[in-house]
Amino acid sequence: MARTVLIAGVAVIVIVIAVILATNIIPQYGEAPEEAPAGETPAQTTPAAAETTPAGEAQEARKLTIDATEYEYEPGSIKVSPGERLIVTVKNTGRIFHTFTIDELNIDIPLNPGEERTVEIVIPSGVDKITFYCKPHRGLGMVGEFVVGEA
Ligand SMILES: [Cu+2]
Repeated sequence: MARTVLIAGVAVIVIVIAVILATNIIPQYGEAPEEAPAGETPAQTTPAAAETTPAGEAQEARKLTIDATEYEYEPGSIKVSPGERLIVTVKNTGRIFHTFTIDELNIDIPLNPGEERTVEIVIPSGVDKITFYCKPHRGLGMVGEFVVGEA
């Protein structure tokens, strides 16, 4: 008999504790949706979204054309960004053979007069500029450069 009373007493205590916990916890959940009336504050999130757009544009390849002639490239200086992908079409618009050569990128394109070739270049980071030149005419100043700067 005494054991039954003891078990009943423990059960009551457990129930009381459970009710106390429940009444303490439930109000917390009830108060939680304070952020629900969000009709007044959505303006704060809008400017941040606008800032992310320019970074996405850098991912796409930029197409450009470089003319090679006697004894220069046109354009001879091209601004680029670190990590930028370029699709470069080099045209020999001159009357003699030229090359489009970039040592550090293992690019060496021979171009007969009237010929054009396209090469994809990914600008590495950590460099200020990348020089391209014509093998036979480097000494004559047939040199150009990609100038690497921030986007
Ligand atoms: Cu040349």
